[in-house]
Amino acid sequence: MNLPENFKNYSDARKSGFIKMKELKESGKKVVGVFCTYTPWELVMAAKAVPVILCASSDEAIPDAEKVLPKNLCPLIKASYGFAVSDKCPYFYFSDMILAETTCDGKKKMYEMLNELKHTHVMQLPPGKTGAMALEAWHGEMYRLKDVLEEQLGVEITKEDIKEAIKLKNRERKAMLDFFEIGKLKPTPLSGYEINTVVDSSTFTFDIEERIKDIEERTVELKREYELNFKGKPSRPRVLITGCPTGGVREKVIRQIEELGADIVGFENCCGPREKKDPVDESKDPMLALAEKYLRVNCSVMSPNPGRIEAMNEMIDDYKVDGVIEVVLQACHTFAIESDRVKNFVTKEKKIPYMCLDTDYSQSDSGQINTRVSAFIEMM
Ligand code: BJ8
Repeated sequence: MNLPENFKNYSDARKSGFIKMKELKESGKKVVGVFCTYTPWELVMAAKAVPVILCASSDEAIPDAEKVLPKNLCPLIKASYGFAVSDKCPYFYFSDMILAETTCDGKKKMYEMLNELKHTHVMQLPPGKTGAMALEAWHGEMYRLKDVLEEQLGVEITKEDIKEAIKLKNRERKAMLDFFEIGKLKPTPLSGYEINTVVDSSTFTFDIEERIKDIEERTVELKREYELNFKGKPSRPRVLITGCPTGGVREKVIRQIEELGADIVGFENCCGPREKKDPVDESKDPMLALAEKYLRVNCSVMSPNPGRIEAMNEMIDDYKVDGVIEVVLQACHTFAIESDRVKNFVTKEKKIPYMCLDTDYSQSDSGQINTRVSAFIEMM
């Protein structure tokens, strides 16, 4: 049982996804382009549309974005806009509408510009989870989104459709979580590079049942691999990645850390179990359950954001972590500011080494990262 070819390499998966997407469109399917972990996929699925994560993980289209956006902006935001405006993202091209949220300032202002290219519905995410009105407002946003999807896609979304989508998405979460938790094995048979690749490339398998099956098969295979070739062997230093999403620095940072001699065993960012270990409550009213679930996402755009430290605490223990590397993308103020708290927690309370890499999507700091990561691995 091998991991499907499209899981192995992000750019191959992205390319083979184009063809599948074209076929889906020709068969009459509606497509909704999405970006963020706050996006309630279940409502898109309940509208019988295909949610697709839009391209934003390379510097290829950043020059196109910089014609209108400031250079000193997060590369993820520039890449998202650059791929769309330059028509280099076929998924943007195929999307019937875009669904986004008011997360960080840069993203929400960029979405105004994206709306000039294609209808972009922006959900108004509350700035914190604890305010008296936060849940009420976000619950209202779920209803507003339902109305927009019905109008834009010409469908009716029933309560049963939403419940069914919740069940399916929860099954996918469980499959992904079991896969991520292979990283708890010591030594781990699963590379961080593979985790990071699977998270992104599996989304190009648009049939969720097929995606679940592929991931479950890979998990079984990795468990077998551990029993046969890893169990009882010495472990390399075990690293937890935190901070901004790492899809755009997969080669420069993730691959390099492992080539230099450490194992990335887990991701406490949006490329890991962050939202997978928190399913939607199937026993509640589905719209309220969706609002509650997506408001619980631990992201630095929330103020305050104590859940992130709690999740990190658990992951450091459960994944037997020897050191934490935080990746902060250029000009990401929310993660950059939280990094001091993360550093204090990791070094003073967990008493393990911490390093922060401030980087972007270019290759210009590759040598410097190599030097710093090598020294960090020596410390673990
Ligand atoms: S839930 S991490 S996917 S917002 S890195 S664009 S915050 S300036 S990506 Fe994110 Fe959703 Fe949060 Fe996850 Fe802004 Fe920072 Fe750039 Fe960011």
